[in-house]
Amino acid sequence: MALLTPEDLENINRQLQEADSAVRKVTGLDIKGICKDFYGTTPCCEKVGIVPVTSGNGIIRNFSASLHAITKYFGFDSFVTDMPDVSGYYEAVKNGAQIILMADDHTYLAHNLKNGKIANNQPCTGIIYAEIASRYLKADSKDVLAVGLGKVGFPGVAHLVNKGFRVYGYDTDRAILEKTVSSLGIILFDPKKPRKFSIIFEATPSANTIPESVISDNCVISTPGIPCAISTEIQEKYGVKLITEPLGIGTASMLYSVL
Ligand code: NAD
Ligand code: 2YH
Repeated sequence: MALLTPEDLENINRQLQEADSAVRKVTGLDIKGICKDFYGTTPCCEKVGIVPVTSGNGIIRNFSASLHAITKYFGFDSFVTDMPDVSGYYEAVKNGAQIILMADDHTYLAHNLKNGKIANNQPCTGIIYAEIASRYLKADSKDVLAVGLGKVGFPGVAHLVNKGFRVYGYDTDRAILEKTVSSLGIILFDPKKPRKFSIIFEATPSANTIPESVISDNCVISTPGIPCAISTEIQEKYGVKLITEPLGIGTASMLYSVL
């Protein structure tokens, strides 16, 4: 399980602003606009309680503060509890939280206590990055290359298939690749027989996962994967429109999905 680091979350407001601007250029809508359109929900007055969790590897410096900044960025009234864990949960509810955000080493959830809806970060992240990729205004076809078919990648690919995209999938884990090909009916991508794509969706914990041979000029690479799938040099060489950000886009997707 890849854990976020405090360094990933540095300057989260700037990272969010840059991601928002990239999403707008690619789709014509900002992150809020995509979430609103996709989930059909709009925040009104929901108060979000952010509960630090000490279990496992413990508190990640900047994590709760980043969630506070992200929720504010998207217009939610939010607060971080003074206490962690069960005491923090109690404090959040007592202080009027309608939505709880909390994460341990395995699960990051949003739970709306009023309507009972609950969201998990991994599928919500995969789906929203796939949705952004699917809205590329200058895409040359409905072909998408998807690299990384795990807990984030699989739901993203399933979403693209449901939207009628022709997905070419690749994962270094042969068993995962074959399972996804058979369960979702996608096309197995063979890196030894490369071709160019104008839409690429990536969700791996590895760097340099997208070979130059598949990158077309001005393509979109929508990737929640940390570290980033391509280098700055490759991005500049091909004019890649890169959608990447460590926590905020996925959190927006979770919040809008539980409204
Ligand atoms: P996972 O372990 O469930 O899946 C990752 C998949 O990538 C695995 O199937 C693995 O075999 C595959 N993979 C690894 N290296 C590869 C390579 N070089 N080429 C092709 N496939 C490769 O992990 P996950 O939970 O799906 O998370 C994926 C990434 O997304 C992680 O880096 C995680 O930290 C990140 N993530 C980011 C956000 C965000 O908001 N940006 C949210 C959740 C997860
Ligand atoms: O980063 C994580 C895990 N990778 C789960 C998220 C799923 N994408 N968890 C964050 C842990 C936060 C910590 N417990 C805290 O500071 O509260």
